[in-house]
Amino acid sequence: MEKKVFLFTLLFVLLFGTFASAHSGGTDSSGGHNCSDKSKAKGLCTGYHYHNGGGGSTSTGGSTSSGATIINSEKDCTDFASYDEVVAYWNEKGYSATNDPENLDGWGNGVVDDGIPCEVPSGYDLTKINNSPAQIQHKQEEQDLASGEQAGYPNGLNDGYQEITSNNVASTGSEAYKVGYATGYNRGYDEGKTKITAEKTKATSDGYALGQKQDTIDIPTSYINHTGLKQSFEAGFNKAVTERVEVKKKEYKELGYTDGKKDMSNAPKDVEEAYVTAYLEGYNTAQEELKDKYLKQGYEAAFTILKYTKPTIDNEKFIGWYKEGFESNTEVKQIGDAGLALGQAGESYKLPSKYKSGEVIFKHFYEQGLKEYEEQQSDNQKAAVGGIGALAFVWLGRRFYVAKKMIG
Ligand SMILES: [Ca+2]
Ligand SMILES: [Ca+2]
Repeated sequence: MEKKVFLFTLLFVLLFGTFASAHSGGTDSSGGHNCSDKSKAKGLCTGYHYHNGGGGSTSTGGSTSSGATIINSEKDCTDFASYDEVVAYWNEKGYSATNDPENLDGWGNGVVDDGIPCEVPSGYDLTKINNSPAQIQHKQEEQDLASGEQAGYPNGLNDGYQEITSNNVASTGSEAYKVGYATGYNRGYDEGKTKITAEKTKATSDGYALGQKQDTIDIPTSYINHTGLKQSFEAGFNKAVTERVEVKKKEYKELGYTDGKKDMSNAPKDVEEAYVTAYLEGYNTAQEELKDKYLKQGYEAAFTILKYTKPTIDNEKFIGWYKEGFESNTEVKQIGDAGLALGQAGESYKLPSKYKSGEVIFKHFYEQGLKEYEEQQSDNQKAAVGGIGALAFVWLGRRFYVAKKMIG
């Protein structure tokens, strides 16, 4: 049993001894040593250095009257397993270039250095190190950024709301302040724009509602001092008024159309000019339609009757249009000429399809032409035969033909 306890104690002592010297790799008689490759890789040291604030002197190290060494609480760079641990310790203690009692910054030389403890690995974020120039600058930038943003926001908000052209450039301050100003300004500008857009929508609908009720505009005080709001209200109002006017104009136009069809003009009185105009527009449209109708009737009639006959219409104006249409038909002249020519040539009767609508005319003139042809033939015969008797014979023959034609 005693043997086992002894072995355990020995093992413990050996292990403890290993732990105690693991971080420093052992020191020489001066209490210092060269930086190991491992420590160099970690960035903990570079060359020969001392531990426990050493440097050969024992004045800083605590000792008892018996000479037993007490583990010194003062740290050296090699006491840390990583640079993050160095920084954590440095920050916890609140050290700086001028407050460096453990000589972590000044490499044990006790001098004021750069505020960066031990050997910083390249690329390390120096802003993590409290009181380092990088952190001080970083904090200043953050502060400038924040104050810039704070200053830019209300200006942007106002400009966005007032619908002024966006200008997010700060004329003074650091670069960080300017960046912050632009950020704050843009945020404010967007908010202001959103706010005024919503208010303008409301102003438009308010104006529209008033315009539906009355013709006189009355802009609320809440809208009158903002150009955009005022214009929105006016636009809504005018839209409603225009819509009402359009509806009324349409009614007057329809009324005019009805009257125009009846050929009874009864234009409204004591109404706005626009409504009278609308009425007349409708009236004239109806009259134009009637005119077209009677002109066409007259024109068509010209194909079916040889001579104009007054139609049975109880309106002199309409009769006038009818007659105008009748007389405007020049096609019948062509048809008549074609029929006459066919007859004069002594050809047999044949109505060309293009003259179908004017068959009456064509036939009439054909017969006239044929009569002329036959008379011509007769004259020729008479000239050839000579004498009164032959002439009388032909004349009788002609009479016979005409009589027969009339019966037929
Ligand atoms: Ca030290
Ligand atoms: Ca330093």
